[in-house]
Amino acid sequence: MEKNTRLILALDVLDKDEAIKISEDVAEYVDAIKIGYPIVLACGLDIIKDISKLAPIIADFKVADIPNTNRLICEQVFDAGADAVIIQGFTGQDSLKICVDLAQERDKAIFVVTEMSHPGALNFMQSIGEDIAKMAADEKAFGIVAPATRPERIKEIREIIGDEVTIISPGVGAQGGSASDVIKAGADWVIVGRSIYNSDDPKTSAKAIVDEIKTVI
Ligand code: OMP
Repeated sequence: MEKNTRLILALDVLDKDEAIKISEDVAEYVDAIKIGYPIVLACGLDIIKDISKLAPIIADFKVADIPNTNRLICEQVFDAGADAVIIQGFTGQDSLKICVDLAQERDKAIFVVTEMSHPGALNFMQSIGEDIAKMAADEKAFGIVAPATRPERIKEIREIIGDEVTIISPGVGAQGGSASDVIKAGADWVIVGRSIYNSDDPKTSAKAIVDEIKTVI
């Protein structure tokens, strides 16, 4: 994934035509488009191929199973045309390793969720986020997912993982995070959904975020 605009669109819309229209509108301002359960359940897995004509695809299935099942899921997702898969880290080293090995075989990428961006992540996830980040770095995952709602955590996690592992960070806009703050804190990309796809003019909204990011890099 090329680090140009440093923006990833979270395409959590349910209508195929709308999804394609928004993706076409913002393509020049995004480095990747994240496809997750909402759009795949609504439109089918083929939506990955449709959108992949416009940008690299990160498949956000937050895979969280035993190693064999994780591998089967990632195989299907890569076969469907995704360039990267998001998996949960809390299932442990063996479940992560099998995904990273597969991604390396196929020249694809794995992102590992450390701690999530919503308030409920403080109940359980935050207390293991640093261990997950260290595991992701040890296993040479391409990147981790860390919260834009807590830029101070991005800073701490960056210190743990060093510069080899990338950070993609959701929680900008609708969840209260700031794109420039999270890039300053050490994230490589911000992930933005509602502030772009729910706006009257997704293209202008995407451009505004990219312009804001440019002021701090
Ligand atoms: P907006 O809040 O609409 O900008 O969307 C954020 C996107 O990032 C959604 O697709 C979420 O599912 C996803 N996300 C989070 O919001 N928080 C996380 O901790 C992790 C993710 C993710 O893995 O992408």
